[in-house]
Amino acid sequence: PPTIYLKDYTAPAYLVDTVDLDFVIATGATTVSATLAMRRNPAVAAQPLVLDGEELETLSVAVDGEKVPFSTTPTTLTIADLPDAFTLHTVVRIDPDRNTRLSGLYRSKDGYFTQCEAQGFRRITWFLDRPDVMSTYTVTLHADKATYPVLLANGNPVASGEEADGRHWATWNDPFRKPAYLFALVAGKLDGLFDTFQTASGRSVQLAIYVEPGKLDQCPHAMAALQKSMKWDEERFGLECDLDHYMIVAVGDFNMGAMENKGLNIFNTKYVLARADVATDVDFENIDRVVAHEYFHNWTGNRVTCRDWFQLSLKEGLTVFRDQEFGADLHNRQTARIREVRGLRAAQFPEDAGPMAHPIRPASFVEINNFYTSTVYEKGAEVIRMIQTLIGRDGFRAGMDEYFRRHDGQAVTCEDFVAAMAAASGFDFTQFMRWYNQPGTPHLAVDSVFEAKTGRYTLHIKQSNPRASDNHPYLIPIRIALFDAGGQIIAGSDRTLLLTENSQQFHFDGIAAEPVPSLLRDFSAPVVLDYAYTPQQLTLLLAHESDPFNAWEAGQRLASTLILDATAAIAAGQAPVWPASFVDAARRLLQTQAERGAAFVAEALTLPGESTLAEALDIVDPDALHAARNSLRRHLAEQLEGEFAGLYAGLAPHGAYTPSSEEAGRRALRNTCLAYLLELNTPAVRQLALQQFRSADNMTDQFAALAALAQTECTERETALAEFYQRWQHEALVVDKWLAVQSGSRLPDTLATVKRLTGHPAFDIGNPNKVYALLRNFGANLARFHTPAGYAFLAEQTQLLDGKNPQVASRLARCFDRWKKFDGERQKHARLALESIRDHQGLSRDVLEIVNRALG
Ligand code: DPP
Ligand code: ZN
Repeated sequence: PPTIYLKDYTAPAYLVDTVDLDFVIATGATTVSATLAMRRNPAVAAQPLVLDGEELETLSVAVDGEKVPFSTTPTTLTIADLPDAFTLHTVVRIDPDRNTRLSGLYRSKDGYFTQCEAQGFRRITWFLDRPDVMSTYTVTLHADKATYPVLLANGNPVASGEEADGRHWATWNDPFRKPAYLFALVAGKLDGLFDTFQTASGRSVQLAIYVEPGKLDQCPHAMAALQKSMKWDEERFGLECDLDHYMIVAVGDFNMGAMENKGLNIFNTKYVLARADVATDVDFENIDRVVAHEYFHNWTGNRVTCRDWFQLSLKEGLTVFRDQEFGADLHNRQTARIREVRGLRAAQFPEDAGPMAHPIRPASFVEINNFYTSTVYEKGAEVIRMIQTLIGRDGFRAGMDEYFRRHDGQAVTCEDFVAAMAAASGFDFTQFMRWYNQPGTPHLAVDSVFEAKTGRYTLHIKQSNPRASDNHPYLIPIRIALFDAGGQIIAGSDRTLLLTENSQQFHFDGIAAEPVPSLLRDFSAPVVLDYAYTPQQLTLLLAHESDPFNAWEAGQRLASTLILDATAAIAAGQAPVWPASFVDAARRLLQTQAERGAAFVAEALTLPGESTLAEALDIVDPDALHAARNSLRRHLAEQLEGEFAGLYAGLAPHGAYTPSSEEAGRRALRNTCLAYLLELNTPAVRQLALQQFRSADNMTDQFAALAALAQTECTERETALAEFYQRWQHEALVVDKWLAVQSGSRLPDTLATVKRLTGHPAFDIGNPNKVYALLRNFGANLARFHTPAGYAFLAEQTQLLDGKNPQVASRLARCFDRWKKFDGERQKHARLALESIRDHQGLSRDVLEIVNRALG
């Protein structure tokens, strides 16, 4: 398959002003008639019209009402000798009932749904399927009325009526010009929750959330989230909703999280449905953020869209940053930042160090769907955050205003965005653009020198990025503060250093005694920072740093060093040693939870994850790493049993469940205590966990008990798993949790369990959520996946899935990304597995790109 390059971008040869679509939906086939008002792009040399299409059965093609000669390939339709302006009329037949890719128009349980980003619209009709072609759309749907009572498309309802044979129709018009990837329609049997939002200027927006029948009581949280995000965007960015109707439709079969189609978002049910007994605190918070994310796209993505798909981070990095900020304001800013960085290190850093490393704005791709990555999204958001750090919150707001003043209604590039930020702030972003153009995580090596005589403290910072194409330096904002021995910030030392050279010194004068530097506060740049901290220095920062991120970071550094040392010891046949000072630091954390907040303490007591730790090793021995991390958990449990038990009792719920972030923090810490206690694996603790599992009035506590038990070999585990399935087998999203706790389990027979579950009625390889819960979650299970049998199993499943849904198969194939970090024997088997995928007959270009990169 061909590689597509950013440098080859050319403007479209034709433009489409208006699009009229007529869908006749029927079982077995849908007929799509398209009428496009087109004209030649005067800025581009005359050439034939080449339209995109995929799996379309072409029934007719006419220009200005006359049949014309045309030629087709499986993916193009070409017409030569066209006038400067004309009307193109095509009729195609498609088969949504057999569309297992879930791209384009497809069938799900309760009706028909669309997903057009990035290139799904071409699976619906012949079109110039690229984001810089923007048109206004009028859409008519015809379908059986009893089976599909709800007919929706983007924009505003225009007219509707009845037809013969119990059918009905509806016409929608979207007044906003939009690229085809934002097109959507729905025809289904759905229940709706309705409300309104009054905008700052007094307009009323009609809100609707549509879900499968019987699930309306799981919608109020998403509705509230939508209203909160609308308000927040007015207050923080002065952005008002421009629509009369804003609809969200939830569907159980969906490749991604959600999609921001103009006025008609389509969501994975996972990010809509919530009720205290079926959704956890984390689910509630994720729903807030995803609802906000898709709403925020209405400005950052829809009103101003991407010129081409290389610019994906223009809308995604910016919109993730916006949803992060919304989540931080709504919930708990401290722990929000900690979780963002934990996620970045677990997924984006490994991606940036592996075969799929790419800049947040890639220079080339084979399949764009492979670039909806944590680099484009989460590192992209970090890059936006750095822009705000460099020019301040007010400067950033002025830059956003300028961006919309310049580009509203346009399809633009990342340069356009940064230029608006530069114009509004006066800051020179020339050097900063490196963040958009280079793959890899920069590493900072920091040394310090203190001269007692002169009172001068010097930080010497070196930067490097071996993955980059050259060794030019990045512009990196580094927030720092210096702490004295008493744990106070030395006055005036709190500042943002701008690192612009490969090697640079920063001086601090008037320092009385050697300070403890707190570097990269609030994680001010997405880098790996090395400084030879002593355990005493880290303990001081953990106890006293007022920036919660860096306090947490100090604890993570302490734990990482201990676990990595123990990993080496275990691999050499020795027993790990755990210093008393670490236990003491953990004890102090538990004692200060009232002041520091339960949510923070829960984060601070959570050890770095295995995939994050693995990145620090040259050759990963997953068994030794796993044993080391578990050993530290057990050691903490033994040493702090009384504290954990006391806190567990002390944090008992004092009333019915409420989802407030305060209460969520208490639950998080209490459940962290329970999981530590379960490391002791005593009958009493197992009973305690089973009792919490059975008596909890909410999914957070019930699931936490189940998840902890799932890591422990005992009969209570089997009892809880059986009872959980029995109770929740009809709630698809809860069944996903049941699959995930089993595929993520550290028990030695996990692979056998996962294999068995692929044949369980709860599993369906055609449903992306099920694949993610059972198979991809297994691929993230470091100790259990990285075995010859684990590799062979996921290779087999990837091939099986590829025939149905290449996008999801390709995400599964990413589990192999880090295979070269393991020992020679494992590598041999991983290579065989990857080669077996590569050589599979008819492999999709999605999976081929991933596997070729992995083997390459
Ligand atoms: N554009 C979607 C989102 O990130 C993904 N398909 O919101
Ligand atoms: Zn997005």
